Amino acid sequence: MAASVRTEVAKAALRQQTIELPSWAFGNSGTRFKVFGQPGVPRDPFEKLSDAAQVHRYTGVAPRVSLHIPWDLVDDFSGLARHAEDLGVQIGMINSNVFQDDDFMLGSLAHPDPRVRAKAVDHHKQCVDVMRATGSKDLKVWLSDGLNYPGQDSIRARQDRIAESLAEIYAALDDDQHMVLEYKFFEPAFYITDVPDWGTSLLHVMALGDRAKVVLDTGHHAPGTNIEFIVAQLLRQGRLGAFDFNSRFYADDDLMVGAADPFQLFRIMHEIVSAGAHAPDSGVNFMLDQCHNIEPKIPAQIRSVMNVQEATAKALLVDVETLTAAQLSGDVLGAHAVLMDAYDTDVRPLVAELREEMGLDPNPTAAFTASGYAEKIAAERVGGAQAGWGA
Ligand code: RM4
Ligand code: MN
Repeated sequence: MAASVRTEVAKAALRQQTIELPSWAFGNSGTRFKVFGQPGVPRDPFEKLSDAAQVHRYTGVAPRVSLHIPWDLVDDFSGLARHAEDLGVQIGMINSNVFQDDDFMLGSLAHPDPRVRAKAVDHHKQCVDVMRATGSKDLKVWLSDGLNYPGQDSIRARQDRIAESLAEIYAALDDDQHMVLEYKFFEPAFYITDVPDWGTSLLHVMALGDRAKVVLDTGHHAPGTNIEFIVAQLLRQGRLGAFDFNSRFYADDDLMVGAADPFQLFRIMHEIVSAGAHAPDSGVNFMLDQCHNIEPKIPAQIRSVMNVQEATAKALLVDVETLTAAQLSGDVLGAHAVLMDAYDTDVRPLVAELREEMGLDPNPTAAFTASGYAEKIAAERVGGAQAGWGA
């Protein structure tokens, strides 16, 4: 394929790719040391959606917003979905939260007490009701369940309890709804996390059925883990349901995706593109899961979307024919060079051109800054309590 044709093919694919935004990225967040407030931060889910819609307005590829329950509880979820629609966006995945209620100190779906497990299962059923009211098709489950000390509880009994609880939640889904199960290797539990890795998550979702898949949060692995290998394995099994994109330098840092290691993001997107999983019907949801503790939130989300888009663009520019020929003939350095050529390409002109073709400003950040929206919300949103993750 000629390079010019490849560019056009890349642009066509990029027009189709969508990136889902986390509602919580627009609220205040922080570390265990301090949560810094920022002027203009949303005070309710309606305002979060308004801010998220700005990201879509300037990037053109972020039309869905994921909610977190109970952080985003409202009385009228149909009204919230209509508000989203009026803003040109949709409600995406619904995240459950079984990590902030006092009852869940020793776990939720794995808790030794059947009463607490039932409470955690009921919370997920409430999330399914939110999905019905908002038109969301995906339930996202992340469990903080785990142990701090050897001997604290039975490792195997906890897996059995999780399997049983998940089966009950899965059975509560409608036929056109899906479940995704996220894993994380540590924190808040320090000795064992009950769903620590992709293997454990995969075993659980395979036991549930075809509508259950794995979520890969890029910040949830031990340092040095080869994430693109996991991506390749999950794709082979048809079980990669979603990404939670973010960057980490140390642990679960939740920094902007592509900030810490843009090359890793490219390698991940290369696996995705190689498998055709960037196509909208692939079933892989490209989500962001980030917290903007010190940087302004809307521009940070815009930057993150652009980072995913640029990594995808580079992956789409890989000269597949030459790469395959080099791989098959054992040309180690030749094959590597093909990949690096794509990675080293400056794709910023390509995505700027794409935006112009889509009727957007070629520079989303500058366009957002010029719009005066940040000043407007800072002036308007006075009084009330700013949204935050309340840790
Ligand atoms: C967890 C996990 C979940 C996210 C929460 C806020 O570490 O990544 O996806 O919902 O944080
Ligand atoms: Mn996550």
